[in-house]
Amino acid sequence: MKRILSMLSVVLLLLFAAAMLSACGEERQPAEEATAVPAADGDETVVASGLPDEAMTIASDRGFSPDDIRAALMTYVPSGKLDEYYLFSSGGHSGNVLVVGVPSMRILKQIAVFTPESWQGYGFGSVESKTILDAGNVDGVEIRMGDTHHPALSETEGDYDGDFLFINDKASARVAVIDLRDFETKQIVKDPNIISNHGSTFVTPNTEYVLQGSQYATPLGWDYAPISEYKEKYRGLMTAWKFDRESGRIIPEESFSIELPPYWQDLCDAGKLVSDGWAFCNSLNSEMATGGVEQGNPPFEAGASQNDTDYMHIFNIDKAAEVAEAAGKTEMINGMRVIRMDTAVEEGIFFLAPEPKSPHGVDVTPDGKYMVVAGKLDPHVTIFGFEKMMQAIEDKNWTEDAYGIPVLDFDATVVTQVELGLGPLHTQYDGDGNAYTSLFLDSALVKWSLGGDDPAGYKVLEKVPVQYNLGHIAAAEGDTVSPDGNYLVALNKWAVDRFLPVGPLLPQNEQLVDISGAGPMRVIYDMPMGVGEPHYAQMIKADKLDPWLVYPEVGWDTLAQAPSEFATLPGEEKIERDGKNVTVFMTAVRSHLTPEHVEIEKGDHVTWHITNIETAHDATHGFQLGGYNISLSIEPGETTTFEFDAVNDGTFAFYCTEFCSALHLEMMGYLFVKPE
Ligand code: RUQ
Ligand code: CUA
Repeated sequence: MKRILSMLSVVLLLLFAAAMLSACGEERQPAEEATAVPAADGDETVVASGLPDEAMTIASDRGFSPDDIRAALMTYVPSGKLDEYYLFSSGGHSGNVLVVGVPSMRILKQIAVFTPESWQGYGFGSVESKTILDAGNVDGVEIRMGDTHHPALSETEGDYDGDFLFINDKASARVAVIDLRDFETKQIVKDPNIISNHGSTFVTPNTEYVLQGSQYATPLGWDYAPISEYKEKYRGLMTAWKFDRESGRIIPEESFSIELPPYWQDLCDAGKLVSDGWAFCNSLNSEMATGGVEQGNPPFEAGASQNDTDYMHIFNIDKAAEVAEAAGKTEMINGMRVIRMDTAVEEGIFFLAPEPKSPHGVDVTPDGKYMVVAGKLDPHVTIFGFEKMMQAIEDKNWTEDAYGIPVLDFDATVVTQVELGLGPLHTQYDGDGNAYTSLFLDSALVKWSLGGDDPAGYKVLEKVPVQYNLGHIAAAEGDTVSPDGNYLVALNKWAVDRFLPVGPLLPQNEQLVDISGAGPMRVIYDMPMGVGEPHYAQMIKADKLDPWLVYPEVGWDTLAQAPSEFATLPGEEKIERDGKNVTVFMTAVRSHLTPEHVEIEKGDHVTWHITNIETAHDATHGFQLGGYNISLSIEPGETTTFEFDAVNDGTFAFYCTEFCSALHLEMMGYLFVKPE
């Protein structure tokens, strides 16, 4: 990074000097003298003859300021060169995840998660994707939408390891697992006892658990109960989904939940290092407001904001995991082990602490010692000390809430409060002891120093405006035990005037901010995201990932990540009939699908396996069967299966959808469905 910056500053100086010269109407320097810049590998000098003149002309024709030129140089990644980081961004209520390269901010891929996506053949006939999506159905209702909020990369010792990505669906309280070997969704789990989550997903430092806090309280299992029974029946949950790395799956049977009061739990974070084994969540409705403005009650936004404080929830997850294993300490509710509230209190696994009202983010510092709670309606962040919390617990320095849950003394747990600006929401960190917090109302990013136990050490350092209404921020590895600094992405809620108008629904704006410390923080790129609303993102060093280029074997089952029992090799293609059941074994290779003729009868049930027998990088074949809503993407080596009922007779054309060779248009075949 430093080398790139010093190179940048040389180029900038030159460009800037040349700009000044030409602005003063003086003679420009000869190009050859002005353009000696060190090559990227540092051991050679490249003379880019003629470049500055041309670059200068372009910059002045396009009206670039020196800052614009700097930003362009920092973010441009030449064709064929690769980005430094992957950004995994929530795609919000498009129900998917976007993968973006940093610093170029080029969109690399959209990963279909909760929502069908026909390019990837996700949710259009393939049995693999149907299996995944159906596991997220709710009581027999097919759910094909999602509201993704917080992606979480798997961690080893508190650092991203690049193996898996998790993301929540707030709308239906679900969590998905994405395997980063092939960047595909492998599993969706549905919490059987809550209907919305938010403080999710957050992983424990070795990804033993994927944590999920609920949002809007409902009776457990979202059974019917009138709102008049809110205090008695409505509840929240903290669910610890057990993750098994070996199989790459969440194991619901080994997962558990902790019953919570009906304060709307908001964001959560897992402890790390000293606070490893603990987790923290905010909440925003300690008033237990129940709305009903149409009946003359205060509306939710007023009812839920009356108290000066809400409750931070503090969990001893390690202890809870032990309790979940102990006989008779949990109750099985809808197939999930639930630690009831009184047990959680008795066992010392659940505490509260007052926090300024309606907070939003709670973000544990890289050393695991402090929990930074952003105020939302308060210009401060409140810094809780983990050791202080532990001391308060040991001293039983608490009062009790309406449910008998210990509420730790505020002064005994808080180190200090730092005034940052209006509407602080979320905090990230760099490796130099600094924190960065989004200011929603100020539309700004603020950088401040962490002071440890010394309140005087917390100082606001600088602010940079962003466009506009900043929500989450994602600094490079900025929520791990060893943040990188360098870059930060601002995930703004509004874009307004940043892009060409595209009608009333605007793209979302992810802005790249230079936080390298080489000068003030600066916005250096605007990336319009064609889907919304991106809530959180995580940025990981690119070399931590090692994705497959092709599947390990020809005939690969991408759900099991193992050889498929339906793998079809050349010469093994066939069509089998067993009564009304027809099974097709097909191969795909440049440039034919074998067999080319498939003849069935109306009323048949068809199971169709296709193996892409290619081993060449990027030799993907697509498969679409119009009229039957079938769309697949078959990557090199993959065996996929789709099923359908032949409800209509006729003559159908199926074809490959990827322009895979000069004879791609010929890569087709006919499905003949004979009338009964
Ligand atoms: S949210 S803008 Cu994480 Cu769902 Cu804060
Ligand atoms: Cu295969 Cu086109």
